[in-house]
Amino acid sequence: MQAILQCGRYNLPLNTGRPLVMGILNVTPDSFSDGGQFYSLDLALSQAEQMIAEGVDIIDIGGESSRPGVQPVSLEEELRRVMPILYALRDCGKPLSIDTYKPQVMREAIAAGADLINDIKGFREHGAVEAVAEADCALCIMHMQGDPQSMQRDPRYGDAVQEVSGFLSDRVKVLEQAGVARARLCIDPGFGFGKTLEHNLALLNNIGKMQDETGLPVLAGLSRKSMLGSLTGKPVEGRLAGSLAAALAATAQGARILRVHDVAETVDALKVWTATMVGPVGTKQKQEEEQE
Ligand code: PT1
Repeated sequence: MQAILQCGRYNLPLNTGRPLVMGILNVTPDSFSDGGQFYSLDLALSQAEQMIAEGVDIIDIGGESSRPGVQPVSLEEELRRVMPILYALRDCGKPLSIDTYKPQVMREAIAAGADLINDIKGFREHGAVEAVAEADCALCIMHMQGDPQSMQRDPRYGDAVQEVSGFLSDRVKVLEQAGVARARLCIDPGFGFGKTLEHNLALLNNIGKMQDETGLPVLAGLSRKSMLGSLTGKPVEGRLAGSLAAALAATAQGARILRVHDVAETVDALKVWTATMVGPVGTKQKQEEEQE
């Protein structure tokens, strides 16, 4: 595994024994036409400030929800939501990620200084590979079966782990052929994106294998997802404990980046985890460091 993720203005260490924490910054639609834009910008900025105080490593800005069943937003609306935040946070001292699958948003975000492009469609939209190839930002390639509107209707796989790994490897090849350095890449099985609980659990239990086979860092997004609701019976606002347990399960598998809503709680859980860790994560990463 590479020691560093090349992430725009930043080189992020991957083998510290503790995964990086990516904090989710959702840009909510304006509730009022008058002054509403300033209100939501203010809210997003104070949320970012709080995440930074809590120890976030990467801030992931998203202008379109990809929760199951949600309708897409237009290019213009997504840019209106995301770009002011990106400009306002540019000098906050933390790498900025943009959660988008739209090539035009990628281009504008990169021009404005985005450090990472996080694409739930794995750079499959027409023009997406070209939009990011020449830049120096990191890329997160995620797997999704279907699209957010319909993906949870009837997800099916022969072998979910095989198919997701195969898809991710194919996208890695395409990006590398377009000139993207491997040091810019991370991969993501896409928890909850066209997967049953069984598929999600199989993928979670194979993060380590996926990472070993590709040699690329895995990013895991499990925070507050419905798979945790299925396991605990809790609604989305009652899933903090489940989210922390899932984050640690992914950490035990060696995941290098965790995408989370609850930064302070996750950072605490990881501090305790790494301090007490004598098992495969710490051992494995130490061995890799010694080899470097
Ligand atoms: C993710 C992710 C993401 N998740 C990356 N980006 C979302 N790289 C947005 C549910 O089942 O995992 N990795 N960007 C949010 N999407 C979902 C999907 C939210 C499913 C909730 C569910 O509840």
